[in-house]
Amino acid sequence: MRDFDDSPIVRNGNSLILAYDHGLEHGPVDFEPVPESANPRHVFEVAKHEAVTALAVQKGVAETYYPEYEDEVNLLVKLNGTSDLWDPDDYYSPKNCTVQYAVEELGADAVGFTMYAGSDYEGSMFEEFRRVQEEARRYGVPVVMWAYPRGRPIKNDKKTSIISYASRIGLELGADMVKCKYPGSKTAWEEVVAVSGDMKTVMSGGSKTSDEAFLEQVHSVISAGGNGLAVGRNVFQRENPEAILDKLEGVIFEEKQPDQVL
Ligand code: FBP
Repeated sequence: MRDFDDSPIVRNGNSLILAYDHGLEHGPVDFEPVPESANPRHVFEVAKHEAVTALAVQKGVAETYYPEYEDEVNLLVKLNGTSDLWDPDDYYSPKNCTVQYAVEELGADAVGFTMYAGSDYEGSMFEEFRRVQEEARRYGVPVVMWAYPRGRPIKNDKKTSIISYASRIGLELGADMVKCKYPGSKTAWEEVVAVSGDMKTVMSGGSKTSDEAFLEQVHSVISAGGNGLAVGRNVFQRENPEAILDKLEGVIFEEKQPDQVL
Protein backbone atom coordinates (compact mmCIF):
# COMPACT_ATOMS: atom_id res chain seq x y z
CA MET A 1 0.00 0.00 0.00
CA ARG A 2 1.26 3.50 -0.78
CA ASP A 3 1.62 6.12 1.94
CA PHE A 4 -1.86 7.50 2.14
CA ASP A 5 -1.16 9.84 5.03
CA ASP A 6 0.64 12.31 2.82
CA SER A 7 -2.21 12.43 0.32
CA PRO A 8 -4.15 15.65 -0.12
CA ILE A 9 -7.43 14.16 1.12
CA VAL A 10 -6.11 13.35 4.61
CA ARG A 11 -5.31 15.70 7.44
CA ASN A 12 -3.53 14.37 10.56
CA GLY A 13 -4.55 10.87 9.54
CA ASN A 14 -8.25 11.60 9.17
CA SER A 15 -10.64 12.66 6.41
CA LEU A 16 -13.92 14.44 5.94
CA ILE A 17 -15.08 13.80 2.40
CA LEU A 18 -18.12 15.77 1.32
CA ALA A 19 -20.05 13.47 -1.04
CA TYR A 20 -22.21 15.08 -3.70
CA ASP A 21 -23.02 12.32 -6.19
CA HIS A 22 -26.62 12.08 -5.07
CA GLY A 23 -28.03 13.66 -8.25
CA LEU A 24 -26.98 10.45 -9.98
CA GLU A 25 -27.45 7.92 -7.18
CA HIS A 26 -30.77 9.07 -5.74
CA GLY A 27 -31.97 11.83 -8.03
CA PRO A 28 -33.15 15.38 -7.38
CA VAL A 29 -35.33 14.21 -4.48
CA ASP A 30 -32.26 14.57 -2.25
CA PHE A 31 -32.12 18.30 -3.00
CA GLU A 32 -35.72 18.99 -1.98
CA PRO A 33 -35.03 19.77 1.71
CA VAL A 34 -32.64 22.60 0.68
CA PRO A 35 -33.42 23.49 -2.94
CA GLU A 36 -30.24 25.54 -3.45
CA SER A 37 -28.28 22.30 -2.95
CA ALA A 38 -29.36 21.33 -6.47
CA ASN A 39 -26.89 23.96 -7.67
CA PRO A 40 -23.42 22.39 -7.65
CA ARG A 41 -21.91 25.82 -6.96
CA HIS A 42 -23.70 25.92 -3.61
CA VAL A 43 -22.01 22.66 -2.56
CA PHE A 44 -18.60 23.65 -3.95
CA GLU A 45 -18.86 26.77 -1.76
CA VAL A 46 -19.63 24.55 1.25
CA ALA A 47 -16.62 22.38 0.37
CA LYS A 48 -14.34 25.39 0.88
CA HIS A 49 -14.81 24.90 4.63
CA GLU A 50 -11.46 23.91 6.11
CA ALA A 51 -12.91 20.77 7.68
CA VAL A 52 -13.55 19.29 4.23
CA THR A 53 -10.54 17.34 2.96
CA ALA A 54 -12.13 16.52 -0.43
CA LEU A 55 -15.34 16.90 -2.41
CA ALA A 56 -16.56 13.71 -4.15
CA VAL A 57 -18.47 14.31 -7.38
CA GLN A 58 -19.16 12.64 -10.67
CA LYS A 59 -17.31 13.52 -13.86
CA GLY A 60 -19.83 15.96 -15.31
CA VAL A 61 -20.08 18.08 -12.19
CA ALA A 62 -16.29 18.10 -11.83
CA GLU A 63 -15.81 19.11 -15.45
CA THR A 64 -18.13 22.10 -15.33
CA TYR A 65 -17.60 23.46 -11.82
CA TYR A 66 -14.20 22.38 -10.49
CA PRO A 67 -12.13 24.85 -12.54
CA GLU A 68 -13.54 27.70 -10.41
CA TYR A 69 -12.60 25.93 -7.18
CA GLU A 70 -9.38 24.05 -7.88
CA ASP A 71 -7.31 26.32 -5.62
CA GLU A 72 -9.62 25.88 -2.65
CA VAL A 73 -11.10 22.39 -2.86
CA ASN A 74 -9.52 18.93 -3.19
CA LEU A 75 -11.31 16.84 -5.78
CA LEU A 76 -12.29 13.18 -5.56
CA VAL A 77 -13.83 11.96 -8.80
CA LYS A 78 -16.27 9.10 -8.40
CA LEU A 79 -15.61 6.79 -11.33
CA ASN A 80 -18.77 4.73 -11.28
CA GLY A 81 -22.35 5.20 -10.20
CA THR A 82 -25.89 4.15 -10.90
CA SER A 83 -29.27 5.82 -10.93
CA ASP A 84 -32.32 4.96 -8.91
CA LEU A 85 -34.33 4.70 -12.14
CA TRP A 86 -32.70 1.42 -13.05
CA ASP A 87 -33.97 -1.91 -11.71
CA PRO A 88 -31.38 -4.53 -12.61
CA ASP A 89 -31.60 -8.16 -11.51
CA ASP A 90 -28.75 -7.52 -9.07
CA TYR A 91 -26.58 -4.60 -7.94
CA TYR A 92 -24.09 -3.17 -10.40
CA SER A 93 -22.46 0.25 -10.66
CA PRO A 94 -21.25 1.03 -14.19
CA LYS A 95 -18.06 2.97 -14.77
CA ASN A 96 -18.39 6.34 -16.46
CA CYS A 97 -14.88 7.81 -16.16
CA THR A 98 -11.29 6.60 -16.30
CA VAL A 99 -8.54 7.43 -13.83
CA GLN A 100 -6.63 9.03 -16.69
CA TYR A 101 -9.48 11.40 -17.51
CA ALA A 102 -10.12 12.13 -13.83
CA VAL A 103 -6.50 13.05 -13.16
CA GLU A 104 -5.34 14.58 -16.43
CA GLU A 105 -8.49 16.41 -17.54
CA LEU A 106 -10.40 17.03 -14.33
CA GLY A 107 -7.55 17.55 -11.85
CA ALA A 108 -8.57 14.78 -9.43
CA ASP A 109 -6.58 14.39 -6.22
CA ALA A 110 -8.24 11.03 -5.54
CA VAL A 111 -10.69 8.63 -7.15
CA GLY A 112 -13.66 6.69 -5.80
CA PHE A 113 -15.35 3.46 -6.80
CA THR A 114 -18.49 1.75 -5.50
CA MET A 115 -18.06 -1.97 -4.89
CA TYR A 116 -21.13 -4.14 -4.42
CA ALA A 117 -19.45 -7.27 -3.05
CA GLY A 118 -22.05 -10.03 -2.87
CA SER A 119 -23.79 -9.10 -6.11
CA ASP A 120 -24.00 -11.40 -9.12
CA TYR A 121 -21.87 -8.72 -10.80
CA GLU A 122 -19.09 -8.93 -8.23
CA GLY A 123 -16.70 -10.48 -10.75
CA SER A 124 -17.16 -7.65 -13.26
CA MET A 125 -16.80 -5.05 -10.57
CA PHE A 126 -13.66 -6.68 -9.19
CA GLU A 127 -12.15 -6.55 -12.68
CA GLU A 128 -13.15 -2.90 -13.17
CA PHE A 129 -11.74 -2.06 -9.75
CA ARG A 130 -8.49 -3.83 -10.64
CA ARG A 131 -8.01 -1.55 -13.61
CA VAL A 132 -8.90 1.54 -11.59
CA GLN A 133 -6.59 0.60 -8.73
CA GLU A 134 -3.62 -0.18 -10.98
CA GLU A 135 -4.09 3.00 -13.01
CA ALA A 136 -4.44 5.02 -9.80
CA ARG A 137 -1.12 3.62 -8.59
CA ARG A 138 0.52 4.77 -11.82
CA TYR A 139 -0.82 8.29 -11.29
CA GLY A 140 -0.11 8.24 -7.54
CA VAL A 141 -3.68 9.14 -6.55
CA PRO A 142 -5.44 7.41 -3.66
CA VAL A 143 -8.40 5.12 -4.22
CA VAL A 144 -11.45 5.26 -1.98
CA MET A 145 -13.79 2.28 -2.14
CA TRP A 146 -17.49 2.82 -1.37
CA ALA A 147 -17.66 -0.63 0.24
CA TYR A 148 -21.36 -1.44 0.05
CA PRO A 149 -22.06 -5.17 0.29
CA ARG A 150 -25.26 -5.77 -1.65
CA GLY A 151 -26.89 -8.54 -3.57
CA ARG A 152 -29.26 -11.47 -3.25
CA PRO A 153 -27.29 -13.26 -0.49
CA ILE A 154 -26.92 -10.10 1.64
CA LYS A 155 -29.89 -9.92 3.97
CA ASN A 156 -28.60 -7.17 6.26
CA ASP A 157 -26.00 -4.79 4.86
CA LYS A 158 -25.43 -3.16 8.26
CA LYS A 159 -24.51 -6.35 10.10
CA THR A 160 -21.05 -6.00 11.63
CA SER A 161 -19.70 -9.20 10.08
CA ILE A 162 -20.88 -8.12 6.62
CA ILE A 163 -19.43 -4.60 6.93
CA SER A 164 -16.16 -6.03 8.25
CA TYR A 165 -16.00 -8.40 5.29
CA ALA A 166 -16.70 -5.57 2.85
CA SER A 167 -13.96 -3.46 4.41
CA ARG A 168 -11.53 -6.35 4.30
CA ILE A 169 -12.28 -6.80 0.60
CA GLY A 170 -11.12 -3.20 0.18
CA LEU A 171 -7.80 -4.09 1.80
CA GLU A 172 -7.46 -7.26 -0.25
CA LEU A 173 -8.11 -5.45 -3.54
CA GLY A 174 -5.82 -2.50 -2.81
CA ALA A 175 -8.04 0.38 -1.69
CA ASP A 176 -6.41 3.12 0.38
CA MET A 177 -9.63 3.92 2.20
CA VAL A 178 -13.04 2.31 2.52
CA LYS A 179 -16.28 4.07 3.17
CA CYS A 180 -18.75 1.85 4.98
CA LYS A 181 -22.24 2.19 6.41
CA TYR A 182 -22.33 2.67 10.19
CA PRO A 183 -22.89 -0.76 11.78
CA GLY A 184 -24.44 0.65 14.95
CA SER A 185 -21.78 1.01 17.64
CA LYS A 186 -18.19 1.80 18.54
CA THR A 187 -17.59 -1.89 19.25
CA ALA A 188 -18.82 -2.80 15.79
CA TRP A 189 -16.47 -0.26 14.17
CA GLU A 190 -13.59 -1.65 16.24
CA GLU A 191 -14.30 -5.01 14.61
CA VAL A 192 -14.16 -3.36 11.21
CA VAL A 193 -10.86 -1.64 12.02
CA ALA A 194 -9.41 -4.86 13.41
CA VAL A 195 -9.62 -6.57 10.02
CA SER A 196 -8.70 -3.57 7.86
CA GLY A 197 -4.94 -3.43 8.42
CA ASP A 198 -3.42 -0.01 7.76
CA MET A 199 -6.18 0.92 5.33
CA LYS A 200 -8.28 3.90 6.44
CA THR A 201 -11.94 3.39 7.32
CA VAL A 202 -14.52 6.15 7.15
CA MET A 203 -18.20 6.15 7.93
CA SER A 204 -20.85 6.81 5.31
CA GLY A 205 -23.10 9.63 6.46
CA GLY A 206 -26.55 8.23 5.72
CA SER A 207 -29.88 9.99 5.76
CA LYS A 208 -30.23 13.23 7.66
CA THR A 209 -30.46 12.98 11.41
CA SER A 210 -30.07 15.30 14.42
CA ASP A 211 -26.74 16.97 15.22
CA GLU A 212 -26.56 15.03 18.48
CA ALA A 213 -27.16 11.59 16.97
CA PHE A 214 -24.89 12.22 14.01
CA LEU A 215 -21.96 13.55 16.04
CA GLU A 216 -22.24 10.61 18.44
CA GLN A 217 -21.92 8.20 15.52
CA VAL A 218 -18.94 10.04 14.07
CA HIS A 219 -17.27 10.21 17.47
CA SER A 220 -17.75 6.49 18.03
CA VAL A 221 -16.03 5.80 14.69
CA ILE A 222 -13.09 8.05 15.60
CA SER A 223 -12.76 6.57 19.07
CA ALA A 224 -12.87 3.06 17.57
CA GLY A 225 -9.79 3.87 15.49
CA GLY A 226 -11.67 4.87 12.33
CA ASN A 227 -10.58 7.83 10.25
CA GLY A 228 -13.61 10.03 9.78
CA LEU A 229 -16.47 10.46 7.47
CA ALA A 230 -17.72 10.67 3.92
CA VAL A 231 -20.98 12.54 4.17
CA GLY A 232 -23.55 14.07 1.87
CA ARG A 233 -27.09 14.58 3.09
CA ASN A 234 -26.18 15.26 6.71
CA VAL A 235 -24.33 18.33 5.46
CA PHE A 236 -26.03 19.64 2.32
CA GLN A 237 -29.56 18.96 3.55
CA ARG A 238 -28.97 21.40 6.42
CA GLU A 239 -29.89 25.06 6.11
CA ASN A 240 -26.55 25.94 7.68
CA PRO A 241 -24.03 23.33 6.46
CA GLU A 242 -21.09 25.33 7.81
CA ALA A 243 -22.38 24.94 11.38
CA ILE A 244 -22.32 21.15 11.27
CA LEU A 245 -18.92 21.23 9.55
CA ASP A 246 -17.55 23.34 12.42
CA LYS A 247 -18.74 20.66 14.83
CA LEU A 248 -17.46 17.78 12.73
CA GLU A 249 -14.07 19.46 12.52
CA GLY A 250 -13.84 19.39 16.31
CA VAL A 251 -14.76 15.71 16.55
CA ILE A 252 -12.74 14.42 13.60
CA PHE A 253 -9.60 16.54 13.76
CA GLU A 254 -9.41 18.03 17.25
CA GLU A 255 -10.24 15.04 19.46
CA LYS A 256 -13.30 16.78 20.88
CA GLN A 257 -16.29 15.05 22.44
CA PRO A 258 -19.73 15.73 20.91
CA ASP A 259 -20.82 17.69 23.99
CA GLN A 260 -17.84 20.01 23.61
CA VAL A 261 -18.92 21.08 20.13
CA LEU A 262 -22.71 21.07 20.48
P1 FBP B 1 -24.91 10.24 2.35
O1 FBP B 1 -24.00 10.71 3.47
O2 FBP B 1 -25.90 11.29 1.94
O3 FBP B 1 -25.51 8.90 2.65
O4 FBP B 1 -23.94 10.06 1.12
C1 FBP B 1 -23.04 9.01 1.07
C2 FBP B 1 -23.28 8.18 -0.16
O5 FBP B 1 -22.43 7.07 -0.23
C3 FBP B 1 -23.17 8.96 -1.44
O6 FBP B 1 -21.87 9.05 -1.90
C4 FBP B 1 -24.09 8.20 -2.34
O7 FBP B 1 -24.71 8.98 -3.26
C5 FBP B 1 -25.11 7.68 -1.41
O8 FBP B 1 -24.59 7.70 -0.12
C6 FBP B 1 -25.48 6.30 -1.76
O9 FBP B 1 -26.45 5.88 -0.88
P2 FBP B 1 -27.10 4.48 -1.06
O10 FBP B 1 -25.97 3.56 -1.27
O11 FBP B 1 -27.81 4.25 0.21
O12 FBP B 1 -27.97 4.57 -2.24
